[in-house]
Amino acid sequence: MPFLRPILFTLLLAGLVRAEDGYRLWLRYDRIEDNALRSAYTAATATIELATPSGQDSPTIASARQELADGLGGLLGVAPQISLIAAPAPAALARNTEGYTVRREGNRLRLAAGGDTGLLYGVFALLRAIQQRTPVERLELTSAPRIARRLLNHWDNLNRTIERGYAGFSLWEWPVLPDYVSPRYRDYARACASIGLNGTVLTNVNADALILTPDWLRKVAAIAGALRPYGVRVYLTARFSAPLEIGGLKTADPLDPAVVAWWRKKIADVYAAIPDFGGLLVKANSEGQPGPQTYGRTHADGANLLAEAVAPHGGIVLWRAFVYEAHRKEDRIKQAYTEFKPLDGTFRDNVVVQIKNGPFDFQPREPFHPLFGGLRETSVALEVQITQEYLGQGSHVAFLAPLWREVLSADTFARGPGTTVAQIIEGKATGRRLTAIAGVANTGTDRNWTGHPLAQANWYAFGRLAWDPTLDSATIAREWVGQTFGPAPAVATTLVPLLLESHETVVNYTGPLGLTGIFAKDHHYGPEPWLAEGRPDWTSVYYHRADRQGVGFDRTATGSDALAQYSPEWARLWGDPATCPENLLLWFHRLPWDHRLRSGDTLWDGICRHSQAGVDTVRRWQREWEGLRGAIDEERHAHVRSLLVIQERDARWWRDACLLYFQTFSRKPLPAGVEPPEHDLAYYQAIKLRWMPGNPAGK
Ligand code: GCW
Repeated sequence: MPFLRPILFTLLLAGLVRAEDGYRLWLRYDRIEDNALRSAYTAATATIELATPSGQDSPTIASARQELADGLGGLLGVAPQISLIAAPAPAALARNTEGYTVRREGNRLRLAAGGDTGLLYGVFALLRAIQQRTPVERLELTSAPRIARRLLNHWDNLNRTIERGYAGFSLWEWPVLPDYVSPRYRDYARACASIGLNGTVLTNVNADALILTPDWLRKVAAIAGALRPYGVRVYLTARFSAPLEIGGLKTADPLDPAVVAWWRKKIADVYAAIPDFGGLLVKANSEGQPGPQTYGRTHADGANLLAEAVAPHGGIVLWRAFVYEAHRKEDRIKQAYTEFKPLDGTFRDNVVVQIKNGPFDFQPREPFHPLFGGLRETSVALEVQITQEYLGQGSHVAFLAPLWREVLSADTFARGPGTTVAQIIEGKATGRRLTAIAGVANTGTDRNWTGHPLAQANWYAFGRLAWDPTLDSATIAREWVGQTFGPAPAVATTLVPLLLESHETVVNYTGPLGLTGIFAKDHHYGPEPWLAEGRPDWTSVYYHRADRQGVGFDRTATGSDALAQYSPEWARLWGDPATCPENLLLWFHRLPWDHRLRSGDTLWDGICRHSQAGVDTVRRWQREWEGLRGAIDEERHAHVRSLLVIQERDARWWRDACLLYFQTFSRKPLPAGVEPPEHDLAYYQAIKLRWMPGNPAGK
């Protein structure tokens, strides 16, 4: 019956490539089909020794054992013999208790660490290696994290909406806590631990003081209890005006003795509820948030007040440098440096100043933040945004490892050539012991955690780079693809290059050649380069400054002189349009429309061609993704296919809206090869999206 054959074949395929809803993330432990390989791994992992200096069992060791049993059980279909022994920490780890070694010793496999969490990380590293089909003889692993505090920052509100969240509601089920502790917290902690994340700030930086009241602290304690066995510590955001709002005081002045006493008591209560509480994250005097300046005090006064309160308990304060004010005339992107540079050296040792990757706000492209080179006597942390506020939110593919690597590998020249941002935040260049990195989370209640199935890669990449900021993007992409979609080479061959070019592709249609800040008001989804109403530093025209003569923001000495906040090496390179990398051209320079680019194109033609290239690349991805049909389970394949339809449409929307708008100034035709827009400018200007996610206050 030949007509049955295709049906049988389809059934067979369906059996091999089973349905997936993405819940398991990269922690999929499906059976290894290759018999020879499976037997080799089975032999190598039949007897496993877990070695720590104490050799004592603990909840974290229990997590490690459980993961090993589940992982090897799934991948190999066997239950390994696991024993726990006492052995000194391996010398190779240089006393880093979060590091691990995996060694084959005779017919045993020994995982050793200087602490329980290190051991757990070793288990995940072993499973990762097997998931990627690493040859058995190469199951010898040694690694230790280079940054001490590797944190997610959740911008989650107490009503469970998420500021800039595109994957559903907050994971934290506040109304039913602490009585009901969702099993999902454990899965979240497993995912974090698998990539080495060891802390999480549960609440939005636009903070609600209520979280520090006793009833809410009990809820926080319940979450902390679920995360603890995976080495993930809980942090909270502190609203600077909390003494007024929940304390009944008349002031929150950081130098007022009653305020000092109030915070001491409050923090003692926090530690009574959560003994291993990590610390506080604070957004102060920025975008309407309260802060020490309200009382004529400095950011250092504010940070030190809280730092002294948490210090006796071993806590830290992460004080954000994302500050700017509407009334200031100074170029917005200069304000953080202006504010913080004079305070260098005045922060307590347990304060870390948390700095966004760029001086503006998580734009698809910005230069690195000048404060990384500017603060020499202060611990500084890097903050990146995993959630894609300005990068297509829940519907565009934008793999962010290349963007983060751009800033991590940037040379600040702060202590001579080679003083990269990575070396500064690792404390290597500064000798500072308190080191931290933070990523604004992209998780939510969506079944697959991140909304877009490929956005899981960004959570993964953040963890891996927090562990080792020198890892290259391609390695991370390969790891993630292998674990998330299985070992089929065709998948990696298509998907790894796609991921690697995705960030630049989004840059092409949202802000080529250094254009920034031309996003729709409030929700930031889609283009609105004509936005001119309201607070000037929240308009698009403030940033692109287009007119008949040209476009771009002059940040050289003839303009805002933001360049002066960087080392002379950068000021020289960026200061001349002839040497400035073209991807930052309009960030630093205001240039005529017929300025010649290195390609020979005029600036106008260059902008047009980049926008078109963005559209073309997304179309190519659509074809490439079609080619993976059958190699990827139908559920995730269909989901991504639909999202690529949106991304292609949005890329055209960006191209057409922006080119039509800028054309009113350039008055030049579209160059050959750039498709004419479908509609007129008025059509695009009339688009008003409502009730967008991630914008809880908006309508
Ligand atoms: O990226 C911007 C966002 C705000 C956010 C702010 C910040 C939490 O648009 O929603 O507020 O930055 O980082 O504080």
